[in-house]
Parts: sequence; C-alpha cells; structure tokens
Amino acid sequence: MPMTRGSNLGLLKEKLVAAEAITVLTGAGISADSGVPTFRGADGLWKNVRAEDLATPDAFERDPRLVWEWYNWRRELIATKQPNNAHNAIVELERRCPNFWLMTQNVDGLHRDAGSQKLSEIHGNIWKVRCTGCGVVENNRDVPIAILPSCPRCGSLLRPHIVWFGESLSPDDLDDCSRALKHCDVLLIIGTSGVVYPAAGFASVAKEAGAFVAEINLDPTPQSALVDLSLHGRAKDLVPLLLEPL
Ligand code: BJW
Ligand code: ZN
Repeated sequence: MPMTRGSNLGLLKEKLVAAEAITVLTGAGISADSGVPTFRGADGLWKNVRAEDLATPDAFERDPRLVWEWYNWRRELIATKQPNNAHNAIVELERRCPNFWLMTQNVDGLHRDAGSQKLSEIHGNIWKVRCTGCGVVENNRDVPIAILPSCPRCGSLLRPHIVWFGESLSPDDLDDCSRALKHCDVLLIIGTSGVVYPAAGFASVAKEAGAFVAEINLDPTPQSALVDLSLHGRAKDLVPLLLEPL
C-alpha cells in the first residue's frame, strides 16, 4: 500500500543506504524542473499536437519537414536548459552505489550533461541523428539543424535518433534494463506518468524480482497502487533529500 511523505522519506533513505544495487527510472517530470515541457498534462507537449502527427514513423514518412520543424523547436528550447538538483543527486547516487543503473525515457540529454555514466537513454537522444539509408548514428548539436538534413555518406534523409510510437527499443538497452530491474534491491521511479510501454511495465518486473519500489511524482500515477512507497512533490526538491544522512 503506497504511503505519503514524512517518515516515508526516512524509510526510502534507509532502503537506499542498505541497497547493494539501485536502479532509477526517470521521465519528463525530472526535466520539468529544468524548464523542459512534459508530454502529458495541462502544459504538456501533446496538449496542442497529436502524438501520432509527429512522433511516429508514419508521420515522418508523410511530412518529414513538419516533424523536423517540431524537433528544431524542441532543440532550440532544450539547448537553453541545464540539469537541476535532481539530475545532480542521481549522479551522486551512482557515485555512492557500486551497482547502479539509470534508465531514462528522456531524450533531452540532461542526465549526461549532469555527469551520469551508467545509463540507458531508452527513447533515444535529441542530439543524435540517424541516417534512414545507411543507418549511421551521429551526434549533431546544430541549433537549428538544416531542414531537411541529409547524410554526408550516402545522401539519404537523416531522422532524429528517437524511438517513436510503434518502434522497438534497442535490444541492447532492453537487455541492460532487464538486468538492472531483475537484480536491483531498490527501484526508484521519478517523474513519469507510467503510461508508455515498455517502461510502464518496469515497476512490476522489479517488484516480482523482489525489489523495493518507490516513486517520486507530483501526482499519483497508475503505478502508485503497485509501488511500496510514493513521495509527492517536485523531483528537484525530493531527490536531493535522499542523499542526506539518516
Ligand atoms: C513531475 C514534475 C516534477 C511533472 N517533479 N514529477 C499496449 C500495451 C503495450 C504497449 C502498447 C500498447 N499500446 C500501444 C503500445 C505501444 C506504445 C505505448 O506504450 N503506447 C501507450 C501510450 C499505450 N509503445 C511503443 O510504441 C514503444 N515501442 C514498443 O513498445 O515497441 C514494441 C511494440 C510496438 C507496437 C505495438 C506494441 C509493441 C515506443 C515508445 C516510444 C515513446 N516515445 C515518446 C515520444 C518520443 C518523441 C520525442 O520525445 O521526441 O517518448 S512518447 C513520450 O512519452 C516520450 C516519453 O519518453 C514517454 C513517457 O512520458 P513521461 O516521461 O512519462 O512524461 P509524461 O509527460 O507522460 O509524464 C510526466 C510525469 O511527471 C507526470 O506524471 C507528472 O505528474 C510528473 N511531473 N513535473 C516530479 N517537477
Ligand atoms: Zn547514410
């Protein structure tokens, strides 16, 4: 049964201190505190645009210019943002715990900017492009990127290196996540609405493997009934508290 704040913070701290293996799953809520819009909710990106018009392979095939214009807008916005205290606290958790893995659904790259190293960016990265012809993936931090961008090797159209709806996640990332979920003592879920699969199923995988599962979110989520503990508040306020002495 999920509980609310107060002594729960202390309980989660105890679990983290005792844990030999910690896995963290993050979503857009952690970057909301850096000023990056979330997807769902009142101010979310999907409020004014339909996901299937922009974040699907069909949308890109239909109108690559429209999709690239949307990504250019987001690149411009994200380029001005910095990691916040929650991103930084996760770097410190990684430093303290020998067996640590971060799985982020975020494509903004802020975890890497903060210094996280043991991580899977399971939905890709907005600062990478992939050739639709030869498949080569490259870093690209152009803001704005030239529309329509083409591959310097084969001339084919480049696309964002992002996992859209209906596309599979990388098998390597899925393997890393599966290992991290099955072998962690604590799974900490931060700032995700928990509705997009496969990440929406990660809490139950860890729970079935015997982990203590906690979530930090502004609001209850579909995962709240499943987790051992819920803390409600802003990630940038709550995550750093987890590092304070017991
Ligand atoms: C705060 C806060 C603060 C705010 N502090 N908290 C049925 C079952 C299983 C699968 C499917 C199914 N039907 C369809 C599918 C497949 C589909 C899916 O899951 N759809 C669901 C919507 C139902 N999944 C896929 O297609 C995935 N691929 C896949 O499954 O392959 C196999 C397969 C294919 C086809 C059919 C079946 C299987 C790929 C998913 C790729 C998702 N990509 C996106 C968009 C990328 C575009 C881009 O970014 O450029 O990734 S979707 C979008 O949602 C983005 C995010 O990473 C993802 C998750 O969102 P997130 O992070 O949770 O954000 P929000 O906005 O939803 O929530 C923010 C939360 O933060 C809220 O809870 C706030 O309260 C909180 N918050 N401020 C703390 N300060
Ligand atoms: Zn190419």
